[in-house]
Amino acid sequence: MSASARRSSGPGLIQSRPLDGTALPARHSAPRSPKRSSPMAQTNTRVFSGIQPSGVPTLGNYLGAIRNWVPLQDTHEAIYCVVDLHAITVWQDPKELARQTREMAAALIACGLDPARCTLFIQSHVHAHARLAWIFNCVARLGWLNRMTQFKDKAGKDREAASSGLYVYPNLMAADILTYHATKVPVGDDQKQHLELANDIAQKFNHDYGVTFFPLIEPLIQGIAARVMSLRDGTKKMSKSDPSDQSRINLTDDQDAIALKIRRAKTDPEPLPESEAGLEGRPEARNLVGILAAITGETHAGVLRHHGGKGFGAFKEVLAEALVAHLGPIRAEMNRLLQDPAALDAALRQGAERADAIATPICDEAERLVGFLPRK
Ligand code: AQP
Repeated sequence: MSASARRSSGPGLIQSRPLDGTALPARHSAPRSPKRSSPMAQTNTRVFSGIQPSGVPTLGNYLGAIRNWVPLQDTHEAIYCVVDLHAITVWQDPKELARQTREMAAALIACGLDPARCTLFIQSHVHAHARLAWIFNCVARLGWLNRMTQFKDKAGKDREAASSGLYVYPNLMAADILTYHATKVPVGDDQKQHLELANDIAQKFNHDYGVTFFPLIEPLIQGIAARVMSLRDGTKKMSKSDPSDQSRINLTDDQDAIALKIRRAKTDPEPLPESEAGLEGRPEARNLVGILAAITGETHAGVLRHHGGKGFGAFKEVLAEALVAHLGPIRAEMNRLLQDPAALDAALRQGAERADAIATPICDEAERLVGFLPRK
């Protein structure tokens, strides 16, 4: 291992859980090689997360993920990226992808990520992600990928027509995190299954190569809005690629668009209940109450104490007003940042250089463990 690798992964790291073959689930069947200790098998307080530039960031992305990334900049070594490699697992128009990538970066900064306090970059600018993903394609088992619900949801009925990238998406996600030896991953509730798979991959790699190289990952699923649901269907998550724009609040929506979408949001005919138990079996009501709670920093019970008994007409007005007040400054800041794309690109390039200095030595070491000859 190079001195730079030791430097970049050393001081911030805490001790990882011992990873030995005995802890592996029965489905890991690869041969064990003699145990070698790796100097990089330490743990750390590094957090990593990413977001796809597959559309305009939504209120779901914001409440379930981005907003929770902000305070971690002050307590952890925080690494965040716009994951364009993930985005092309479904078709993206090239011009739109480039525009959306910049827009997503601007949104992250407008939401409170500070390129001086965190490492913020574009995934494709750091090649270690793709290099390690290939190794993980050869570590992960087909049976594991077959269980991934996101693939089933996104591929839909015509699975034969889905890209192979969509199928191995979780392997790239494991590489994103593990090429930084990050141990904490702030995500929305929908990503939990992928993180479990990343841990299976890390353990199998360690087991197969007889090392304790990759640490275990812990999801950080925070807040009462870990899963924000569609405004058109309270049983479906709000998603930036949902064909209906009415199903979501985009961070670029203006006051009128927010008010209209909330006014049109699906509800049931009953007034709001007085207590949380009354939300049982009312997914749309629960979702709107949850959104107001998340925006105002209250609990579901707190929101219902104020608004229980009201009809949805009155409640939706309050909700729209709160959303406009909260999201308006973010939208304004995004617009300001997008007026100077050169400055934005320069900040992202600097972020990529910092990310590369951490990721490349770890990826180099993974390749050495696998048996690849070094380039130099
Ligand atoms: N509805 C949601 N509620 C809470 N959190 C959510 N996240 C996404 N939707 C919700 C969280 O946002 C982060 C970034 O997500 P992503 O862009 O990497 O992919 P995704 O989960 O597939 O999000 P989308 O918006 O549904 O994108 P598309 O439409 O492209 O698939 C993640 O931490 C995710 O949990």
